[in-house]
Amino acid sequence: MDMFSLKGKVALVTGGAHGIGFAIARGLSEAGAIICFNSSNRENMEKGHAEYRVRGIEAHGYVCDVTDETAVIEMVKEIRKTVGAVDILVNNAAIISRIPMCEMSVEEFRKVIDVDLIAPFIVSKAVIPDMIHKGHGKIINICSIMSELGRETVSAYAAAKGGLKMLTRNICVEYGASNIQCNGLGPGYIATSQTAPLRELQPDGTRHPFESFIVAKTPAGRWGTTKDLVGPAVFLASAASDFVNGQVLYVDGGILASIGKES
Ligand code: NAP
Ligand code: GCO
Repeated sequence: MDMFSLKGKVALVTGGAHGIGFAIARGLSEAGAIICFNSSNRENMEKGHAEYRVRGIEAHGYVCDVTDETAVIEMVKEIRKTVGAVDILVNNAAIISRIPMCEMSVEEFRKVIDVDLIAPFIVSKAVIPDMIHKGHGKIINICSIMSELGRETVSAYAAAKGGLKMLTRNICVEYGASNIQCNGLGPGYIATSQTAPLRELQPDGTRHPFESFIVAKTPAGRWGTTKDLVGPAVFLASAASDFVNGQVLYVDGGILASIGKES
């Protein structure tokens, strides 16, 4: 099963200080990868670095706003110099704003697009030349079931994640011949800080109606956990997926396959 080994590979996980990025980075580390991650602020980066360390992972942390191309180029250069050229990129960093579209300002819409779509372009563009030089590379774009479905109040996020699916396909088309595999990983609803507002207990102590809605709509009958994403991420980062390119692997408990059950 060496095909799943990431021994000696340098992985960069954007937004890897916590949440899904942190879980994926831990999994890549357990498969042998050397972990680099960034956060938009020093406090979170240091907290994340400490969390990796207590788990026996000597991760390399960087403070870098993924929307700032100059900062990203500097970070990639620093990683190349001190750790090694990036073999595996996980474009994980993202934000969401839940605002009805006609109440959303252009600036709010643009900010989500900047982080969730333009930043994966920026970071991918920064690492692809080294991947071409090395003769191999893996790019995993963290998409979403919103790459396929709309939902009220998440117009900017869904537009970004839909675009990220197509950016994934385009990187595949442009760089597949350089032995670069670019695939999407599409989580369903996962219990993290990003979805915490959708799972808050109600004042009367009952579950948030949206949380119950997702449980009912998901064939697995539960919300996902970050652990559910680790195996699929290791697969897409490893030689096991060398002939998989331009795909989005949905890890959603079956929700995309379901029209929903009659209540
Ligand atoms: P999260 O806990 O909010 O993590 C998002 C990360 O992105 C944070 O660590 C944040 O880091 C980083 N980030 C945001 N803006 C940044 C910027 N400008 N520069 C650098 N880092 C930035 O969310 P999550 O739930 O783990 O989501 C991770 C990924 O999975 C996202 O792409 C999200 O869209 C996707 N996803 C999540 C779910 C879900 O149900 N949770 C489902 C499908 C897809 P700092 O705050 O430390 O800067
Ligand atoms: C929302 C949620 C979703 C999840 C995820 C689903 O408000 O609908 O935040 O967007 O984050 O993207 O796959």
